[in-house]
Amino acid sequence: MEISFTTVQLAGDATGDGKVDTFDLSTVARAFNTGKGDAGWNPEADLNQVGIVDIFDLVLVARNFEKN
Ligand SMILES: [Ca+2]
Repeated sequence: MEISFTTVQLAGDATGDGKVDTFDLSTVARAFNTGKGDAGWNPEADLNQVGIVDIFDLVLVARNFEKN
């Protein structure tokens, strides 16, 4: 039997695997303080999609940490 999951975009899930964990934290941390076009920029770390990775993206990870 195949079980299908509905994909819900979870705030803070930078890696897109459906859960918020240390991988998401490190993804955001690695790109922290970068903006579009900067070295180290990672659009997936820009969780609120404003063009920079900052404390607000980190907050999204923190808020849903360990949730899936
Ligand atoms: Ca994740």
